[in-house]
Amino acid sequence: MNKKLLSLVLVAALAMSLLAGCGSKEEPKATTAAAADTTAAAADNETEAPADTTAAAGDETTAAAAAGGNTTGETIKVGYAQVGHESDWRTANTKNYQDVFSAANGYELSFVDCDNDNAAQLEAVRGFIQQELDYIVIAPIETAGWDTVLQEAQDAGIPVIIADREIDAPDTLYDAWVGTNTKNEGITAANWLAEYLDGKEANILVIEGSVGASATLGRTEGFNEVAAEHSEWKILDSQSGDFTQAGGQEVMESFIKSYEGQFNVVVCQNDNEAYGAMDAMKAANITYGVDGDVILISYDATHDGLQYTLDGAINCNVECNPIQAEVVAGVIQAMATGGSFEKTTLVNDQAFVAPGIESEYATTMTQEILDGRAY
Ligand code: GYE
Repeated sequence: MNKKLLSLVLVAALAMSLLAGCGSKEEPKATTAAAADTTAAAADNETEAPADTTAAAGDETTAAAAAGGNTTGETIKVGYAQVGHESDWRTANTKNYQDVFSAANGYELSFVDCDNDNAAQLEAVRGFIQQELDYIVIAPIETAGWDTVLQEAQDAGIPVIIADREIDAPDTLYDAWVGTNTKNEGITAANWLAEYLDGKEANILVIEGSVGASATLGRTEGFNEVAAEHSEWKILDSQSGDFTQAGGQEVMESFIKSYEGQFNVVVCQNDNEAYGAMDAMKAANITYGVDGDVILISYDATHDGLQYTLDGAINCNVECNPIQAEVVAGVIQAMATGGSFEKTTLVNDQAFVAPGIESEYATTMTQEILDGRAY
């Protein structure tokens, strides 16, 4: 192996271990199983989501910064317009940004929690433009409404990175995108359900995420695409729980009033909603999970969500990796030093199922996996 090739391999390995391990040295072997990888599932499905360029890097500049460090010798000012604080996923994502874009790493981070308010988020971005920050990172609350403010950032000469969620705007209006493929997450959840039910009927209730968020739209579209192939499945209802525990509980309570005794599957589009739904079902004496009457599917695979999966209360939990700041820092470093970077970088994730379930689409949970999680 020549030197250049060897360094590329090492760099890719570093980037992958940072992404996959999220700082953990004990990432379970199973996480590398292709079948359990929602990205691998993408290969079979046409999606609009950006192609997987995770190991992206493949070049020295990106990888050097993947560790988080600013190598330019000058403090880089970064604005992050964060969605809000609606979920454990969001908390992990915020912490990740604060850790990576720290003063010690050579950054000055202007962090704005937009409290799930679209107008506040536009205002935050305009504030970053006025402050003449060096880079703007946006986790867009909704897909729509971005053209004008992105044009303003471009006119001001400030590079913009869209992170976590997707937007509905021409890609000439931003410089890079880093996030997860939520449509594939939906496809994985439904593929798992089909495998688990093996032809049995499904009467499904869906607690969706926030209205207009790409994570909601993607998970819904992916799941529905597979559901359409199953005439034995019926989606009884689908309502937004706003990605919160309170929202999940409220929607589940109203579902129980309308559909008690009629459903055997509940899909929650994030873990916090699942906690709320579990509380509502418990209060109504409805059993769920591997030993229950209702199959419970969740997304995010945050620490507590995986604990519930390990306990058998959640049957299947499709991961969405919140650890994205290293990749964003890598892109910023490449921009700052004239290095090359990928326009779109997909952060990998996978799916997990409760003990006792074997799946082609997901990894069976173990204590070891939970102990190895960094968020
Ligand atoms: O699933 C949810 C959060 O945008 C992928 O937002 C993210 C979603 C995540 O509030 O928990």
